[in-house]
Amino acid sequence: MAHRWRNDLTRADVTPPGLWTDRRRLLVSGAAAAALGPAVAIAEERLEPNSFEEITTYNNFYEFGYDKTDPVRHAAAMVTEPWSVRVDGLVERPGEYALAELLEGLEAEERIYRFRCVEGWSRVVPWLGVELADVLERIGVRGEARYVAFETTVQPDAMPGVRRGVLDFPYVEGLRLDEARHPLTLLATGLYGQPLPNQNGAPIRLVVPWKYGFKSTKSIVRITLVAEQPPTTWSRMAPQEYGFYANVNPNVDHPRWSQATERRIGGGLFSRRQPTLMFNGYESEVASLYEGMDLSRHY
Ligand SMILES: Nc1nc2c(c(=O)[nH]1)N[C@H]1C(S)=C(S)[C@@H](COP(=O)(O)O)O[C@H]1N2
Ligand SMILES: [Mo]
Repeated sequence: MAHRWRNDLTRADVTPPGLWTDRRRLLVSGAAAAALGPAVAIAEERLEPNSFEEITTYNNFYEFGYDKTDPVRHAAAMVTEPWSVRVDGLVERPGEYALAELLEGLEAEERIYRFRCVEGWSRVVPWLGVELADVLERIGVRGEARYVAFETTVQPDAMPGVRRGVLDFPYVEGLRLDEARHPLTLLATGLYGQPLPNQNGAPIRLVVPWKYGFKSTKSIVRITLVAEQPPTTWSRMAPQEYGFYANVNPNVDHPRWSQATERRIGGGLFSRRQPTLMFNGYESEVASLYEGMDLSRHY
């Protein structure tokens, strides 16, 4: 399941033929789950991934516009090669890293995660990625660092939403350092065993499965280690609606709608909403990060 990172991974490189469905069947078996690693071990339910089509045609990527179909319609124009990531702030080895250099020698793994948007829809995605922790190790985090800030590319020629200024770009996000180092936190480079489609944040994006989707910054061009909590796009836009932590929590409603349930994409027009899980189902893995914190106050 683990592979050296390459630019041209295909599904066959990641999951031996036949194992794809077998693995899903194994999700219910505890012993097998433990042997197969975290993505499988955490699942108490069968995580049936959404289709490639469902994951790549209904997206939020405001650089391309507000509408869920804007990203798939416009994102092909985004230039993703060559790609480099500026690494700066409180790090031992700052610099402009070519993507291949940043990921060289790291194992890309498949992780099947729930994904919950703050708007109330959700899906299950078979990501391909590396742990952010390994990249942080590579760049060398200095002792004073407490947070990691992420920044998305800005390509006005390719991005109608940027030209119209629908948000204050570049899109910026951040994590506390312990959240960033958590083994569930990925820098994803693909899905369904293929390189990320542009609309999903090619060539590299964050995936933080226990937080609302807006934390998962797409098409990252800058990673900065900082001492203070960094500003984030949505909390700057509407601080009363979107907090820095944004942990999925069915007991804390958004000011304008309930977060108790979610609509699983692809379920059909008349499908019932399903209950939203605390920390999106990853409570046993991540709750300890927030010990002593009043979760109802950190939306
Ligand atoms: N740069 C950037 N990253 C972004 C967004 C965005 O508009 N711009 N939208 C966020 C939101 S609200 C969600 S739900 C997810 C959607 O990711 P997906 O389209 O791959 O499902 O991306 C997040 N990352
Ligand atoms: Mo979202």
